[in-house]
Amino acid sequence: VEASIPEPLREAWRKYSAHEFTNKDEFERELVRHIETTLARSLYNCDDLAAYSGTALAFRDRLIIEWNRTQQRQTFTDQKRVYYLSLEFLMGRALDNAMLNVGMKDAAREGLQDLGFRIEDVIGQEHDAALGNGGLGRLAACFLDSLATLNYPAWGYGLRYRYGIFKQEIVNGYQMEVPDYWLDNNPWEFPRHDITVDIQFYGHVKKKQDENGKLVASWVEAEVVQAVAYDVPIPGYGTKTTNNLRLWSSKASSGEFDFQKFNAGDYESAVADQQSAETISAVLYPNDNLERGKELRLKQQYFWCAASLYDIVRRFKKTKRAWSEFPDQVAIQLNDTHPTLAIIEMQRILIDIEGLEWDEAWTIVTKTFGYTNHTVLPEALEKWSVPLMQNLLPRHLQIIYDINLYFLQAVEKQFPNDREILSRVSIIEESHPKMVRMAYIAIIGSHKVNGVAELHSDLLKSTLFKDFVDIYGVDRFTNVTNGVTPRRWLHQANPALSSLIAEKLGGHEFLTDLTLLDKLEAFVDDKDFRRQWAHIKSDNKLRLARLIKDTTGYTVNPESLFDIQVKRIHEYKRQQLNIFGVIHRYLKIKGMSAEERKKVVPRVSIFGGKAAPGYWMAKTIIHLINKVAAVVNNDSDVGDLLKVIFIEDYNVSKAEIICPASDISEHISTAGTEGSGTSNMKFVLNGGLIIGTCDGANIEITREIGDQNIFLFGNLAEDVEDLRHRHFYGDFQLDPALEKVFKAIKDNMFGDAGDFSALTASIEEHGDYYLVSDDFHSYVTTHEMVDEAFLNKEEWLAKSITSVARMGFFSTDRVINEYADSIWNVEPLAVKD
Ligand code: BZD
Repeated sequence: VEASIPEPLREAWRKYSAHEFTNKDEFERELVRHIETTLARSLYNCDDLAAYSGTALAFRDRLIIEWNRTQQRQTFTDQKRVYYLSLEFLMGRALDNAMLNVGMKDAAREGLQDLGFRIEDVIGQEHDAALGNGGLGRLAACFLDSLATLNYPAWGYGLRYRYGIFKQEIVNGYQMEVPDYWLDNNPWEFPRHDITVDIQFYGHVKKKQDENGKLVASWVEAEVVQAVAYDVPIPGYGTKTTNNLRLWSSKASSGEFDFQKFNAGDYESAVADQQSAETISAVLYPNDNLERGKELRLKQQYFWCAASLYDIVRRFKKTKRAWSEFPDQVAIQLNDTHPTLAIIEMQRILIDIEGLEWDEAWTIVTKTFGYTNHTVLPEALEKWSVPLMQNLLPRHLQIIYDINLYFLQAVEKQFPNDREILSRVSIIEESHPKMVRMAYIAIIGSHKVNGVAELHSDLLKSTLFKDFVDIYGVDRFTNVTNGVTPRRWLHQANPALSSLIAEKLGGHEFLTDLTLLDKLEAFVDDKDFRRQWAHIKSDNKLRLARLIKDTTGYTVNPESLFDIQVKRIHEYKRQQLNIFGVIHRYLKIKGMSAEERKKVVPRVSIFGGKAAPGYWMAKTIIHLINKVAAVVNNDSDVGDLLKVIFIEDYNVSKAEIICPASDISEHISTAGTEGSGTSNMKFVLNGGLIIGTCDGANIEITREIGDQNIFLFGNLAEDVEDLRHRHFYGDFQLDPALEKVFKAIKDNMFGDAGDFSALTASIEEHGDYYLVSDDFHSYVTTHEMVDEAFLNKEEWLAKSITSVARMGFFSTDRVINEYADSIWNVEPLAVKD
């Protein structure tokens, strides 16, 4: 039933309709009102946390007013919408972003000051929303910002985890994981207890006759869990559009089932059922680029896909359109294979519930979905065991088998004399147990498949998905190179640089058209401008030095070259290469005369990142970094010439302090392994130079900024297979400089060598899969070039400015427009005031 105020009474409603505050005084009034009433505090007991809550509530009111208007507008114009399905949204803090996006940060600063608060302290109270692992989750968050900023009618759908990514503590050099319970007093979500969906699991399939005598499948005697919607408003920058992120939380269904138990006096088991239902959305899986095939993970995936699709279909059905129009109204993008079950669920809804014929339904499905792949690493490709799926989702498995049957029949027709291709492309891998290959479903069920950087998309076409290119033609496969939102990663993280650029370009328009940065090149030789540029970098380094002091106790000299590698810890990202390079540098310094030491460029090597709790080798790398830090930082012989820092609990808000503070940052994955990388873009956008391999988006960054402005090293992707092959057959020589590094480790220079033997053995004895030794020489000599370049301050500044000026391509605004044009076919919605 539509609950709507009848027309003659709407006048009264409109008269009292909520209004947003528009200046400092109105903000203060709202702030005090919230503190006194919503929070029940007073001027006698208002600390920074209460000031944060009050400020957040005041801004939340603003957002929700715009959110309401945006949703009404979108419903009214009824044009095509985009739904971005992602198991991860790594949002970080919301308050600073909301202030800047609605353009009221100055008013808030002054208002807070009037009441005795510093805005930085207030902003600093917020707990990060950390519902993601790394790049994939952060990309989804940047996409939401751009979708709203560009006025696209778009919703994100995800899971409302009770625990986000764990907090990392370093104890005696080891990573410890602490739960991240983040939901208490979160002002940014709106529970929608009226928006619920019953989700089925287990049970079995019955064939029944419908009223026309047709046999239809029906999923019966399933367990039911309830999905409850929680909405998070997503404000665009400089626009009234405020989109929605809908996160589903799991709850025991309040169906008959429970009542029966209650009535039978089985209270305990009813409560246990409730807890087991709530487990579904309890915790984010902390693995990045690894799938372990756990049943609960599959439950999460289906729970979220089914709830989201039910919601999308419900919205579509209100328009009373024919089903054939569904793809003209709805585009659904799959962030990796995690939401692949949405394809199956859509087909199930259409054939089992809505009564469409198979072919008609499948045409609608494939026109609706697009699939983004983020990795070629084999251990990250999702596969689910057939018995597991049979048990949990019996009807879906049948549909998967049917899709596979029709698909293989078509392939057989197309390649009549090729038996091999059928087993290669089959959705079902004929192993023991049989496995469902999710990426293949995603390809077969989508009209477009994209990679996230040029090299990555090319590799998909030439290796992993080659057969599918032969089957469907190359047009189904495309590239959309990643980006970052310049609002968070320049304007918010680096306000001083944003102001300086605005001063030179005559306004902040570059924040919504990043290509305007190219106008900065005209100022490269301007002495005054260079001084200001250098000054801002120094200040940002000081800010990071303070964070380092506060969190590690180490004092670093901000004049040193800041060399930063922050990202998830993974062998393919090669933090081990970096720390071996640091040890090499340390040994070199130790062997120098006093005279030689005077020529050394002082350096701070900064690391940060989480290891998946079960990823032993990654944890060993963290341990080694911390042990090296303990030795190097306490060696008075070395002093400021070298410092090693591991920043605990790297997250989005720390990244906002770290990215503007680099002189150089490291993006040094084995060529061909990193999909794109996005922190490379954040660092360059903030005036840092980078050292990197020819991998992921490094290649396109080089193309844009010029190869004189980046330090590239190492083997190329095309050589990797051959090198691995040769290692495998014993053709392997440990690099001599690396051998010395290993010797130092084995001589217990950094504590018990046994702690690190797996790490050195993986290189010396087990084939050096990530080519650390092969790239070591090139890596070390390239770092010598970095030192050399850093000595020439003016040249360095010119490189920094020129690079920023040429980064216009890497905005997620460009990325979203590409998806909109080439995959979604959606238009922005014009917004009037
Ligand atoms: O996605 C990352 C890639 O490794 C990066 O190269 C790329 O830039 C970004 C964005 O496209 N992938 C991930 O972050 N992947 C995960 O976090 C992940 C999480 C769960 C399961 C599998 C992978």
